[in-house]
Amino acid sequence: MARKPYYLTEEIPKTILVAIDAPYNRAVYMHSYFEEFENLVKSDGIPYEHMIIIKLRDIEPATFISKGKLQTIKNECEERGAQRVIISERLSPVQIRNLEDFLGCKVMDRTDLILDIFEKAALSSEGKTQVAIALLQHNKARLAGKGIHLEQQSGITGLRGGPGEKAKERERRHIEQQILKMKRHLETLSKSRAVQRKRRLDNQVPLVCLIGYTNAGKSTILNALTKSDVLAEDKLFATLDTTTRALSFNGKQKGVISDTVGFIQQLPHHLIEAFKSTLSELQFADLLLHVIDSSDPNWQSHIKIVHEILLSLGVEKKMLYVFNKIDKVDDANELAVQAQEYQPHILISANNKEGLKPLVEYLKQWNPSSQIKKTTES
Ligand SMILES: Nc1nc2c(ncn2[C@@H]2O[C@H](COP(=O)(O)OP(=O)(O)OP(=O)(O)O)[C@@H](O)[C@H]2O)c(=O)[nH]1
Ligand SMILES: [Mg+2]
Repeated sequence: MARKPYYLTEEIPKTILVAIDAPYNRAVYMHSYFEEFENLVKSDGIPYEHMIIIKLRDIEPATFISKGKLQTIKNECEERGAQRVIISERLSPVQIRNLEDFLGCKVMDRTDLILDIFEKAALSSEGKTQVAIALLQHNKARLAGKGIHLEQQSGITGLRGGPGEKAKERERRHIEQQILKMKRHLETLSKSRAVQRKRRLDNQVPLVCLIGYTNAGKSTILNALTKSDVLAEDKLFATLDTTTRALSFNGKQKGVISDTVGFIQQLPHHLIEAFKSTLSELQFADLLLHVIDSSDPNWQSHIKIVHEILLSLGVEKKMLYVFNKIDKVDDANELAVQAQEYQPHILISANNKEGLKPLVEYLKQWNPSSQIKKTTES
């Protein structure tokens, strides 16, 4: 069952954000984590009334949030007439259902939010198909939490194997068939990429891949290095589609360079799974440029998150740490010291020609066959 994007519904529901400082969160600077959450909501184009910040000592299995804090959220919703709550964390289908019942309004979690952004940002046929697969997988998982509603629809409650269960089973099978269809389509699409890759490998054209946390400046770097105009904006997940361009210096081609989808903490599993076919291209890279927004106070935890995602994809490659946006860093000396831990690295500012120089020089001198320290450890 296809989800209806919010912008196709007649009215945008009044929305309240709930930003949670959860015990598992490794961000050192929570204000920056909350800002990232607000940016996700803005990137999804959702206007909101208010943001509540709560700190949790434990996760409540049934509702994620403890009773007392839930009551505070409920009061806020009632006072502001909110019809929707967006939670900064990843919740289980049952937790979402329980929260909706308690709060009496629609609940969207981190996964819903990120999937929504991806759904709008996908442009290519491959990107769209990958997002569609992730959405279908997500809907399938959500069916578990929807049990009661389907039972109610059929007028019978609590009977195992009753009409509600059958409706759920029918829906599940329908979703599985659609997933299978989409996956076949994706296979056809990735074949053309395999042909291009073979041609590149046959001709021994080196591949450089830009990777990193979302909004780090990957597309800005690709544009500056190749004089392209890939969409680069202050928005999370501006890029979903892989763009590959020739990388040339002084009229001589050095190789090709690819832009990839950005990463984020708690990226929905279904998305990583669905994007595996595009991300598998990283396996064939000769060099990864790991782009870091050094002006974000949480840049160290962002590096860890990128390492973890690469590990989960089985990607272990030569990597250059590219500390970007140094023009926005308050204490450049401190950054230079902290960056020593990440080798090899360079410090750049991609938004001006002078600032980009260290990267240009590095790539000019780069010898694809030489060894650079392999690093994906945290
Ligand atoms: N101040 C400053 N801003 C920069 C620099 N590099 C990029 N930006 C800005 O950072 C924002 C994000 O840049 P993008 O290039 O879109 O980032 P990205 O890594 O491709 O992001 P996603 O595609 O969303 O993962 C844009 O508004 C850029 O103009 C820099 O060196 N300094
Ligand atoms: Mg981008």
